[in-house]
Amino acid sequence: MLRYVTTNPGKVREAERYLPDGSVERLDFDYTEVQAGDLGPIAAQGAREAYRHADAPVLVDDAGLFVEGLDGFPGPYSSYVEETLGIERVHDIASELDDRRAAFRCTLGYCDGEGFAASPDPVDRGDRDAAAAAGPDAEAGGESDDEDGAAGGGADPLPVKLFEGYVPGRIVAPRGDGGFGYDPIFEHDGETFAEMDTDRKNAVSHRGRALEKFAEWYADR
Ligand code: ITT
Ligand code: NA
Repeated sequence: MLRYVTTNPGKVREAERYLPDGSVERLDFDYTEVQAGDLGPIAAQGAREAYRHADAPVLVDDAGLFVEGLDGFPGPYSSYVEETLGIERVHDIASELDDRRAAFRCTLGYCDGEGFAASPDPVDRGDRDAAAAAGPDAEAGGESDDEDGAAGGGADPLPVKLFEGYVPGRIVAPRGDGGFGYDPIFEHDGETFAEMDTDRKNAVSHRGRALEKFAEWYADR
């Protein structure tokens, strides 16, 4: 049984559509979010910690909102910023900017305590990162599926497989009452994520893209 690890019920509602019925259970576990400039190391370390806690295969989901005009802030700090400032004030700050473009990113980290067969694409990243991923490090990364080096915490031998999803949009005044988190202030294609139902959000979202990649890999691993 796979554990989908999150304290956030909104994520579970979205993820359910991608994960085979009866084969997944939610694990309400708050793993340590290591300090990092990007989501990969957080998801990788979180997956290891959750695996050791659960002693069963786990999938962790780390996400964030990256505002272009703020150089990607709040990014990996999105949860802290939502709790402290709140989304209305994030919108207020963004409304002062010329560039209100933003993106949601989601990184899923899978760990089952075993290695993964070497593949030509060991880290399955979002489209926008494809060019960066094709660099020398990615080429050499055949035996390791994660981004441990960037976490700065020393090598942890437990392999983690990462899946990334990305969606572009812009920050707008809050609209809609669906979804969760920053959804009311994130507009994509003329609608905020809070104005979309779950299926519509999944069809375009960062989480939907990452889950689609995961589900495909998981089905024929
Ligand atoms: P877990 O870590 O327990 O899964 P969390 O809500 O803290 O729950 P994240 O750290 O991944 O999850 O989320 C960072 C912030 O981004 C947090 O404030 C979320 O509400 C928000 N967030 C994540 N995914 C989102 C989405 O699809 N739409 C809107 N906000 C989202
Ligand atoms: Na979190």
